[in-house]
Amino acid sequence: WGADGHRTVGFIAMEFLTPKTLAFVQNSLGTEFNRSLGTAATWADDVKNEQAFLWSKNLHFVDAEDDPMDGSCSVHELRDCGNQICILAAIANYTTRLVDKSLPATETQIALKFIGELYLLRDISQPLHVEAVAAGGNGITVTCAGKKTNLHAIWDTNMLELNLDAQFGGSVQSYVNSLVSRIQDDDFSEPVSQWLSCTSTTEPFTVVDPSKRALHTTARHPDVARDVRAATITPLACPLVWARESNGFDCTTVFTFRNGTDVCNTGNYLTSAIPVIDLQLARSGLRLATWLNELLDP
Ligand code: DCM
Ligand code: DCM
Ligand code: DCM
Ligand code: ZN
Repeated sequence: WGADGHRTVGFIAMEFLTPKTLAFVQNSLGTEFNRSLGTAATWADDVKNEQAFLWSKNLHFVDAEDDPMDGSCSVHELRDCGNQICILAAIANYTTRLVDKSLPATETQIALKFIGELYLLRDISQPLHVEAVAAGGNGITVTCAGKKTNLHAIWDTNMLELNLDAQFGGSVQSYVNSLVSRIQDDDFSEPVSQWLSCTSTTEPFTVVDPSKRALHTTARHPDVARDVRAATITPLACPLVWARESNGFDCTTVFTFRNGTDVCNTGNYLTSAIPVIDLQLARSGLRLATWLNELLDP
């Protein structure tokens, strides 16, 4: 997601933290981030192009090697994240590190920034962050509201901005208020209770066929950085559930655009995309809050 998508998820999450988690998060964010997950929302994207954090760039997505243009969507833990440099392993890694009492405070802080305050639980709800085709749609040129851009960018940013302008006076806060009310009123295409059917921060993903591991021999980058240096990360069950849910929208919605049309003008594409964006941002906010509550206020 772009900056406003991340802010939206962060502000929604703030509404669902328990008092203890809220205190922890506010204290750890401090005044630099106005003590809010909403205003801290761009840290991970801001640092990913800094030299010291270059290694984190590929942790924002998983390249699912499926075939959404032929209606076949899937995410496989080992096929798609075999080298453990992807958002699935990163969520597992930083979730574990956040509550690892043997780590120094500076590392806990970084883990909290990645897992909690920041991007991982937010980006996994963007369907094109769970898709390999054309680097998550970055290589697919589309025209949106007269602007030549790419499929990834319109899902990260442009369609949300158009909706903010058309429906919410350009205000992220109004949009957040609307989504929070809709969560409270259970006013989405899928019941809110089902969004939280997977919440365990420790339940591992289990390998059905261990021999499949042999397919994944990608060498680790030699300096794959401190945080992913562990021999293996134990993948978690829930991130894969969320990833499959996002990836499903690649088949039902994302890749249904018609070539040569303006996908954001009057046609059905934008109209079918907006409810998906609303649902995914709302779900992501509630899940982020729930995950942090489980970790910080068990
Ligand atoms: N991205 C993705 N999948 C890829 C490559 C990139 O989801 N295989 C995302 C990361 C950024 C956006 O696309 O949100 C633009 O990436 P970059 O800045 O690397 O061009
Ligand atoms: N590699 C990896 N994870 C990364 C970057 C690279 O597993 N984040 C792998 C891909 C290659 C090897 O490391 O097999 C060397 O990569 P490079 O050509 O980027 O040095
Ligand atoms: N990368 C990584 N971990 C590293 C080194 C690189 O995740 N230790 C990522 C950052 C880049 C990609 O792999 O997006 C290519 O890396 P490089 O610039 O080293 O070829
Ligand atoms: Zn993106």
